[in-house]
Amino acid sequence: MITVHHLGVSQSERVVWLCEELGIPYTLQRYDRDPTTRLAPAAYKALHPMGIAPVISDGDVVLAESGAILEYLMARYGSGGFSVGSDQTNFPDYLFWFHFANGTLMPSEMGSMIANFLGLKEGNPVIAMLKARSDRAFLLVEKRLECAAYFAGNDFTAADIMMLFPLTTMRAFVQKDLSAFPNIKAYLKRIGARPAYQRAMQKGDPGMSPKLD
Ligand SMILES: N[C@@H](CCC(=O)N[C@@H](CS)C(=O)NCC(=O)O)C(=O)O
Repeated sequence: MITVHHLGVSQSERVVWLCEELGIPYTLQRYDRDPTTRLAPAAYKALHPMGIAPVISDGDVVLAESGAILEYLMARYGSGGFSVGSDQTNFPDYLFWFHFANGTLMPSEMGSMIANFLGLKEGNPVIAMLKARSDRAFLLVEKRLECAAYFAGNDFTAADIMMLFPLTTMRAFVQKDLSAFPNIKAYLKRIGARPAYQRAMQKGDPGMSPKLD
């Protein structure tokens, strides 16, 4: 049996969500963040040398890193469901958005979060650089969702599961006004209507309303 170690309000929501979408049986182990530091508690840090979420265990396998876990679960337990094969025309789109989420968008939003923690003020060149990068990324997302219902094209895939966290829960840490992004807002509505997403968020973070607007 797979155990999904879910740290509250974190990127491990993706793993709970994928298991719900694919109907993979799993045990959910929840951990609250340390109330003072907001970091993972010691019990979570003990799971993997990196000490960050997500982590799953599956027999002797202990695996971290969102993208690696999603690929592992889809390949080993999901018959490839929600991935796109290299023979499909939308394979490059799938790859791009699957990796853009944590390769570019998350680092950009994390940079803004750290700048906020450090109290850097508007006008600081670092803030200007981070803002320009974040704006470019959100514009790219907005444009993509103008011509496609989902990131990889017409169908929901794991690229959506990767992309959702920076568009939703990450905004609990870095505010982002979405009023200039109608396509993103419509997309979030679409995702919010998925029963598997609703179940995952209810199980993983029962005290939090998903940030869908
Ligand atoms: N690229 C990593 C990022 C993991 C990460 O930064 N996780 C955050 C939660 S969103 C974390 O565990 N923070 C708590 C801590 O650093 O103690 C992944 O997606 O697996």
